[in-house]
Amino acid sequence: MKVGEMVWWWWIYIAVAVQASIKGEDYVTYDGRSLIINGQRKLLFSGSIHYPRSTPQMWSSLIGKAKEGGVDVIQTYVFWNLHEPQPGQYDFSGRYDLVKFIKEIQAQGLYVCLRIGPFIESEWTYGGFPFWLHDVPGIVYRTDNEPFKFYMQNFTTKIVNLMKSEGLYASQGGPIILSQIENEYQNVEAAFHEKGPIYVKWAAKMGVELETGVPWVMCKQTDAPDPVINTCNGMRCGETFGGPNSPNKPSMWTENWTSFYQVYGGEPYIRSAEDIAFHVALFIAKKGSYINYYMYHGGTNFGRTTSAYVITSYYDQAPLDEYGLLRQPKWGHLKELHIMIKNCSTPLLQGVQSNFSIGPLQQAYVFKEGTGACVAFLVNNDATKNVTVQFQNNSFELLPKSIGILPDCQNMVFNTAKVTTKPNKRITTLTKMFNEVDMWKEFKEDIPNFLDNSLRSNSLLEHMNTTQDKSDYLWYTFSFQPNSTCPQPVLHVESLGHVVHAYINTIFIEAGHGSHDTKGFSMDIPITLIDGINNVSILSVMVGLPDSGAFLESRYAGLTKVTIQCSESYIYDFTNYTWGYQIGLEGEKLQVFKEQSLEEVEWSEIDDSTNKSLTWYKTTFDAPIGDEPIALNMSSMQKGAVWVNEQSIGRYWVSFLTSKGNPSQTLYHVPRSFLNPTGNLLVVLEELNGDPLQISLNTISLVNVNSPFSYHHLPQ
Ligand SMILES: *[C@@H]1O[C@H](CO)[C@@H](O)[C@H](O)[C@H]1NC(C)=O
Ligand SMILES: *[C@@H]1O[C@H](CO)[C@@H](O)[C@H](O)[C@H]1NC(C)=O
Ligand SMILES: *[C@@H]1O[C@H](CO)[C@@H](O)[C@H](O)[C@H]1NC(C)=O
Ligand SMILES: *[C@@H]1O[C@H](CO)[C@@H](O)[C@H](O)[C@H]1NC(C)=O
Ligand SMILES: *[C@@H]1O[C@H](CO)[C@@H](O)[C@H](O)[C@H]1NC(C)=O
Ligand SMILES: *[C@@H]1O[C@H](CO)[C@@H](O)[C@H](O)[C@H]1NC(C)=O
Ligand SMILES: *[C@@H]1O[C@H](CO)[C@@H](O)[C@H](O)[C@H]1NC(C)=O
Ligand SMILES: *[C@@H]1O[C@H](CO)[C@@H](O)[C@H](O)[C@H]1NC(C)=O
Ligand SMILES: *[C@@H]1O[C@H](CO)[C@@H](O)[C@H](O)[C@H]1NC(C)=O
Ligand SMILES: *[C@@H]1O[C@H](CO)[C@@H](O)[C@H](O)[C@H]1NC(C)=O
Ligand SMILES: *[C@@H]1O[C@H](CO)[C@@H](O)[C@H](O)[C@H]1NC(C)=O
Ligand SMILES: CC(=O)N[C@H]1CO[C@H](CO)[C@@H](O)[C@@H]1O
Repeated sequence: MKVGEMVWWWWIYIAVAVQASIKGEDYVTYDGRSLIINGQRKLLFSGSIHYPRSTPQMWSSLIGKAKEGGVDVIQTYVFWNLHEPQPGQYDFSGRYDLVKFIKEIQAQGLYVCLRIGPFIESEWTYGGFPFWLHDVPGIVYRTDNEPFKFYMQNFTTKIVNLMKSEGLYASQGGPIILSQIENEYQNVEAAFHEKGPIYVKWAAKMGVELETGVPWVMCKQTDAPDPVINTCNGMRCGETFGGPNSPNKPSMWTENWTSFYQVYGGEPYIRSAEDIAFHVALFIAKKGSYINYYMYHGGTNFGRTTSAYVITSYYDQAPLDEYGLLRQPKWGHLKELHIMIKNCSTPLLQGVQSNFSIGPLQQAYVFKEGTGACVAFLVNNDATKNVTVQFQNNSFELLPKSIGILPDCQNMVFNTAKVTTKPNKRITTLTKMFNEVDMWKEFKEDIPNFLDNSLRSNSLLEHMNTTQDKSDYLWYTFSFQPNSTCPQPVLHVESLGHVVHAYINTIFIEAGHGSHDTKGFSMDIPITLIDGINNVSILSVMVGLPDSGAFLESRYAGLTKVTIQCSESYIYDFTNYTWGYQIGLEGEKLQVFKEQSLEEVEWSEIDDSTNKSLTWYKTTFDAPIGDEPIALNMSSMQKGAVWVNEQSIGRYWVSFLTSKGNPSQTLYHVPRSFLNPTGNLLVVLEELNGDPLQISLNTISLVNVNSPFSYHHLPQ
């Protein structure tokens, strides 16, 4: 072929390719075995990394470590309430830069699974819904409801069009090979009766009609309509998944939980590398061809983004920890498993699978190709003992609850329970204490009284509807004068969440809270009343909005009943009394965590008064030298929030102890990119009685557990 001809052919090729991409033709399809990309069946490992739970400066390294760990696909949700804070107003800047995140994945040669939802749950405030949806007249979320469907379609279309305009679908030469519509809908479907299945069909059709050129999935949705693929979420999909709902759909696992999210009052959920590897291998043995780790990197719930009672650190036990450091042996063991399985992909994707028993609790899964290639998985479900099994005239010893992999059906080269990766350990190195009184300045919030509040109602208002989620805080206030003697008054407060701080005549008297599993709580507090008019001020605090379940639009939080009992028979009921309300705190309104608004209030020296509550503290610090991740140790504080250079690093709640008596989280990640070399502004809002003098700044590093000497080689 002459050069001229080659150029000509090249142009024809480009023209055909462009045409195919415009029509979005079949670049990604599937059959009963797997996804088919560019004509080839694919066995894919995927890992969830959520862009707003880290910083753009971390993305490249996180994606690189996922790739090195044998991950082919990065899966992320799309976070509607970040992107559309007001109807029709969009934000894709900074941590919200979805396009930049996807292009970074593409630059490293990985694929993307884009879970648009737009309901995402994800332990994310309001399940990802913008709060303004709450006030759309007649709206009922996630069902056959016109207002809801309008906004869901509007946002889904916005995202699909954004991806198309950037050429990001695989059908356009981009990295996105899959999209998700809705999310674990089957959990709530029955609550909507006959409207549930109608909505599922509508959502599937709406997605498909957007013509992305790549398949859609619905996770935990056995009745996902064609051509949408139903997929499994869970910890043990090899055991629990009923399989695809059609023989021409592949078996896919969209959430294999590497750990579990943690709530205040809860201990971390540690899932061993062996257990994850067992279930991944079992899923592959049962003809699974796509597995996603939820999460591969969890990260940080900055600001007010967690859902109710969920801690700020997210899936810290994932293969990459909150800071993006390798968690060993998990990361390494899964990497080895990926290499082993990838090496067998041809027989796994093309071969004929058979299974048979090799013992009372043991099975073999064998994949054979016409070429003679053969791979076997020998499963021991006995969790108590080693067993020796016979397979093709050879004997093999299997560890308890393990799967042996034989890439040639002869030699067992891998066992899921045999971990050869060395474990590591994370250590914190103290770089600065904030332990001198003159390092800090404080500003105390005024406790508002009924007469200070212009917002009035003759009933107890629902918390979320009143704050419109502009703040965690809502003051409920009233004043009253007892009509007769009330010698031993008891204040009784009932709330449906999440936290209450009660004050009488501006003196703090008691705090109470519910929990993730039991939102409602009540308090009975003996109080002292003065002669004359008394001011009662009750601060209701939310720790994230709910993120799951049906009828999210009609959830209730805040106070439901308030009484003062003077005697057995003499009770003042204030439930339908005249209440004053204040939305948010003064310091929030003035944004005292911002450099330019610091002067709005009077800061003073820290005092030791016992009337100590609702206090803002500020100080400055220099960044620790080096590039190790940084965390604030907040163990001496109780409950509140922290800002560094105006960026919220999240809520803290150290005083909510687990059943073992530990705080759920004491270390709070401060991304390096939030810092300047010197003079960084640290602002802390403490609701209760924390001691800022014990807050410290630390760097985080890893040591190999098997080499004690490494402790001595740590950089300072
Ligand atoms: C989405 O709704 C906005 C108004 O909120 C409208 O301007 C826009 O055209 C709609 N977009 C689509 C794709 O429907
Ligand atoms: C083979 O697999 C099928 C489907 O999972 C199962 O029903 C059957 O019990 C298995 N047979 C053996 C011998 O394990
Ligand atoms: C199983 O065998 C391994 C060696 O292959 C041994 O280290 C281990 O203790 C055995 N476990 C049990 C439960 O017998
Ligand atoms: C196992 O041994 C039997 C008898 O020696 C023989 O017939 C059979 O082919 C062998 N099977 C394999 C897979 O080697
Ligand atoms: C890859 O598989 C082949 C058989 O298909 C086997 O001979 C080889 O040992 C395997 N490599 C690794 C690293 O397991
Ligand atoms: C207690 O502190 C709060 C906050 O600074 C203040 O509003 C209130 O007046 C103080 N009350 C007393 C009795 O000192
Ligand atoms: C929410 O507040 C508005 C007034 O701001 C009120 O009209 C509406 O009834 C409230 N809705 C609920 C569910 O409380
Ligand atoms: C006290 O009595 C007056 C008149 O009987 C009544 O209007 C008022 O609501 C009572 N106060 C309280 C706190 O019950
Ligand atoms: C109650 O609040 C009012 C209005 O702020 C104030 O004038 C009054 O002194 C307060 N009473 C007490 C006992 O603090
Ligand atoms: C408060 O008012 C509501 C609505 O009028 C009524 O249903 C409820 O019984 C009243 N509660 C009390 C304690 O009076
Ligand atoms: C955090 O600081 C406290 C002292 O306030 C200390 O006891 C604790 O060990 C520190 N935690 C870590 C992880 O360094
Ligand atoms: C679908 C599924 O496998 N769910 C499981 C997830 O993990 C938890 C905790 O181990 C189990 O209770 C669920 O059954």
